[in-house]
Amino acid sequence: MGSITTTSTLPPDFLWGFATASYQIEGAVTEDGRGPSIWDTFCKIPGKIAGGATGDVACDSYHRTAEDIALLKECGAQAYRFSISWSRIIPLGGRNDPINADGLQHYIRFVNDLLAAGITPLVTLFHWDLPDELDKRYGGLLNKEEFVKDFVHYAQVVFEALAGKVKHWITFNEPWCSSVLGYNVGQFAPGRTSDRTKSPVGDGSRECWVVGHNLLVAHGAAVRVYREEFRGVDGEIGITLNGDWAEPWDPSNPADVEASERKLEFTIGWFADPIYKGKYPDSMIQQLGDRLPQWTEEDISLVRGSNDFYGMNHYCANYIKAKTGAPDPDDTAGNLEILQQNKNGEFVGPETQSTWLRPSPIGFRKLLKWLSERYEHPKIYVTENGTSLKGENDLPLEELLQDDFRTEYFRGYVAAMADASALDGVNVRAYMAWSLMDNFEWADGYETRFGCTYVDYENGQKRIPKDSAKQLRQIFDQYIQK
Ligand code: GBH
Repeated sequence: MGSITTTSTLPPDFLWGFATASYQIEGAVTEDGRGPSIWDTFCKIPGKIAGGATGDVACDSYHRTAEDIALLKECGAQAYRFSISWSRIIPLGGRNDPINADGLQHYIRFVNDLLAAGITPLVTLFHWDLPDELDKRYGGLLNKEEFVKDFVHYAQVVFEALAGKVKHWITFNEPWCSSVLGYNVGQFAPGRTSDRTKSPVGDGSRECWVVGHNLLVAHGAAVRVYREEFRGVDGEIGITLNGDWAEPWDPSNPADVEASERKLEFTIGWFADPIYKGKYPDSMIQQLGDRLPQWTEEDISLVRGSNDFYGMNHYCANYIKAKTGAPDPDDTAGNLEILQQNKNGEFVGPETQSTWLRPSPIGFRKLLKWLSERYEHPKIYVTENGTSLKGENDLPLEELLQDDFRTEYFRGYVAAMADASALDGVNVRAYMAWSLMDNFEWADGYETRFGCTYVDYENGQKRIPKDSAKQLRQIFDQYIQK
């Protein structure tokens, strides 16, 4: 399994489209009764977001659903993955708090319009934008008793409204990011960390593991409700996990080979092992001891077997070098270094605008195979894949629209996925490009663009498809069997 072939194909019913997330595109943060989320609050803290940006307007998608659907049609997309803003549906978030009919109506209308346009919706219930009140009321994701009940209630309200129309559900997007970036690094909302220069509160050695555990239980509990009350004949539900490929820094050093495996266990196995194997990875138990919560019978019975599909967000690869000596108490990676160059000084891929992202299509193929083998060949939906471009934001519009680097990224990654499907026995059935359009890139604000469509933030959020938006359709045309 080395290079990428040109003969592999994808199955005829393969579903492709684009992905976005509520806080990154919607704007209209105080409209029609929406309550604030932890991201509204986090963005107001000086120094947290590049350029002092917020999601107040973003792509203004709340007011432009018709335009976005037209854009999807124009790009030839078969599917659209978007997320629902919890605080539009239940502004205060809790199970005894009022439900906002206007917020619910917005998404019902949107789904109806997508279906009328022949586009299959994939709905994410939670893409990091927790209602702020729940964080203030009881510590949000840290509070298992309250959070699980409130999430299940919110999920129920949404299922009730949409389950007949939406057949593909994602409970949580990237719980690793909510846990580690939100409660250990402090780079994402709510910004808790042990680093007192960044936050007056937080314990990065413990809280992230508690939050990860609570998210898993909430996922399992929502899945149970969906399966018992809403699934119907053909509905399905799963969780979406981030995970980048890990290649040893020195492949001849067994410690680096082991560390690479451990990196995958600490990022992916943390969540996928309980779901597919009913326990946390041994490497995590060994390093974290009693800081990793224990599974009760009741909780693990909710979590085990709770994925109808594996939602895979994937962007890049890294070189992994084992650390020597005892792990730092705040370490979340597995006592290893995450590097972009190997022992010979070779970069894993070319530079992009995102410091963490260097493309490696072959890493995608390898990770698909790793997932498939470790979790007994689950159905995999790639729920995000894409890239930023070094310096894109500074280019004159004409050059920016000719985003060949992004097209080549997609070409390489889709080819690698087709090889995984045709040659490695990986059951991958869907692919959503990140992203439909440039949007609020979290702590990186608007300076980093991930869109296949350019958004002109200075001129009324006008959308102009880049070349990659057109090319992606050709690429899937080439690979999907007729
Ligand atoms: C996704 O996050 C998000 O779902 C999406 O909202 C976002 O806009 C998009 O990607 C682009 O950033 O090697 O251990 O340091 C992906 C975010 C980036 C996940 C960096 C973890 C580093 C892991 N990720 N990454 S590590």
